[in-house]
Amino acid sequence: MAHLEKGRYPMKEDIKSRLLVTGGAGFIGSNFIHYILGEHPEWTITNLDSLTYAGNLENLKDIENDPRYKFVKGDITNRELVNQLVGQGIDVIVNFAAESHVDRSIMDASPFIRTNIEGTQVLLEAAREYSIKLFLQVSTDEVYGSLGSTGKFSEETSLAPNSPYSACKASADLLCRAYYHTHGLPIKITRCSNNYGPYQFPEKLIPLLVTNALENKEIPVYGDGMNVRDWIHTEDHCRALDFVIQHGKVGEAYNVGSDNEQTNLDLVKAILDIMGKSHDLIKFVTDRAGHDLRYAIDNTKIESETGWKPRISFEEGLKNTVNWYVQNESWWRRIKSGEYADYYQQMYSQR
Ligand code: NAD
Ligand code: TDX
Repeated sequence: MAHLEKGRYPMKEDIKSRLLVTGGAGFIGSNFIHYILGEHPEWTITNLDSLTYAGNLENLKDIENDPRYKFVKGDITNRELVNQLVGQGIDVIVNFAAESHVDRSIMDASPFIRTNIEGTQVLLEAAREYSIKLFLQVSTDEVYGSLGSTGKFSEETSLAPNSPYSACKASADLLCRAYYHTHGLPIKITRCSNNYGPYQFPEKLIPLLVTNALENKEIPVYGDGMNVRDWIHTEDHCRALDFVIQHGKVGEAYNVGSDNEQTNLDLVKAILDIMGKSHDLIKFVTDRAGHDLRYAIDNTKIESETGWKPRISFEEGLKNTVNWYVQNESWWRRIKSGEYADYYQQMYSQR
């Protein structure tokens, strides 16, 4: 990245950065921790995660003894704990911690309000109290609501969230904006499209369908399968977050996407084809309430202001991802069989 313009933000690669990553035991957070430890030998990471059903320390097993990494089991709504951690010396907070599944937010929005809104506010207050250098809010394209059959989301698109999940994420974005304008807190926001890759909890479409297909179980497709998502490999997302930390402007939001729109039905068929499985596994089921029709990302701002571009083609990323779930059967079987809860209790109750 040496060729990129520096100085938009007073952080250079040779300066040691101490990161507080929240929600680092989840899908994207754990990929991000791996990415940063590999990319920045001088940086250190404290991972604060309450280990909800979606948090899994198995995702971080290979780096648990790395001296640059520390895990703390705890909740981002715990003001005392958050203040203590940030007060020990943190330069950058990267906030991944969230309830992240739209279907769960339809069943019960309460945990989404607590973690996604109240938790973000607790972190923002701590960031203010200890004058940290940067607060990065990891948000989502879903805050913009739904597109029709044309157009793309830019950072100027109005926020119009449609699900309790996206409404809570939009609320958090607005809190970040308010802390920047009111208190001068150095925040940045990223809004990424649908991620896929290793360690994704198998309640989300891609890992659900790959693991169901491996078990020759039905693949539930909501409605007519014509809803469109814009898919990005999580490693490209993690690189984008790194670029925004280093080269993005304070106070700004950046969309992140990979120019890769797919209807759900086409995506399901493509994965079944990669796996050599029959399309007969597809089962059309009742649609999601309030199901957003289409998401699509305009990447112009992040590309022109930070130099980031996605690198992983959908074809390559999808094959690698399918392969990862094939090769890591014990990882997803433990989760899907329900043994994961017992395993987690046993392994981490002594911490
Ligand atoms: P995930 O559900 O896999 O992981 C969430 C993590 O947060 C888990 O480890 C969980 O234990 C932790 N957590 C939840 N509540 C907590 C709390 N109160 N205190 C501390 N930790 C808590 O989610 P993900 O898919 O990795 O998403 C991470 C972030 O990225 C979220 O903020 C999400 O909104 C955002 N995002 C996700 C996608 C996507 O496609 N998955 C796309 C764009 C943005
Ligand atoms: O079984 C399924 N069948 C199905 O048709 C599931 C789980 C989903 N779907 C559809 C719903 C969506 O149109 O597939 C699409 C993708 O669904 P999810 O994987 O649940 O993702 P989505 O609702 O699009 O939200 C995701 O992307 C944005 C993440 O879960 C969010 O955290 C992120 O912000």
